[in-house]
Amino acid sequence: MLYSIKIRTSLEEKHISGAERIVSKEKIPNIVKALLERQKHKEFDFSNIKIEKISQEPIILEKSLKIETYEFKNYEEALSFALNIMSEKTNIHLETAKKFINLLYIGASPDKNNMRGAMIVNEKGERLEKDKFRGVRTVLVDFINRDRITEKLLEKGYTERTVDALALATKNLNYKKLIAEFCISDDEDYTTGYLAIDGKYIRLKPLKPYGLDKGGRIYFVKNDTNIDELYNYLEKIPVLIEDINE
Ligand code: PML
Repeated sequence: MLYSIKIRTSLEEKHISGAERIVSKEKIPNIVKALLERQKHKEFDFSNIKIEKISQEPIILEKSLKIETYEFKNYEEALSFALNIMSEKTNIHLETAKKFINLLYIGASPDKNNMRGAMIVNEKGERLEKDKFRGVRTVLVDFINRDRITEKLLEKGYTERTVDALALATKNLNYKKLIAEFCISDDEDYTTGYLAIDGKYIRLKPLKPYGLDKGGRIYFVKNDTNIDELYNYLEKIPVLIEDINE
């Protein structure tokens, strides 16, 4: 039997860190300890740990998306590289993709803050998330052997954030109607972002200016996507990934 452990931490209602692990029952105490350990040097005033038994059978994916990394002189160049890939590989007009992606740089929620989850945009350029403040959150995803995968990725020069984002993007793109994901971090110090598309996790350095505390994700989907089914897959179906695609 598997359990999901989620931790969310904030300061003055601003999200600081969050993580999810999917583990067997006997590992729960150690994992909770490790998650608390991660935030011991951070200033926070609220932290919530939720442990839930997973009732649904997980989907097992043999491999993650394949990682590629590209470096640029500035984020504008990286952004136009990403937009070109999107217009080559999808039916989404460059101007449409640009219009929505630009929102991430100024705060995509109606009050110009960051959304809590992702925006959903279809090929026609319609915004589909049910709540524009909240967006949709991909949860219930992990590597089967996270420690081994983390070690492997850190050895190759990637970061802890790559581990989480690669798992999340791999779950997202496993849903066939979800054709691309664009992401910039909302952490002002973390300028590496990515475009997940066509089996690849394309890291772009830098994809945002240093010091900008705006960020978020956009899931680009097919026009015939059933939005309730998409929410159900992203929020309710557990996905476990065996290995990275090398
Ligand atoms: C990377 O692979 O380095 C990019 C990770 C983006 C993480 C986004 C976030 O942590 O908010």
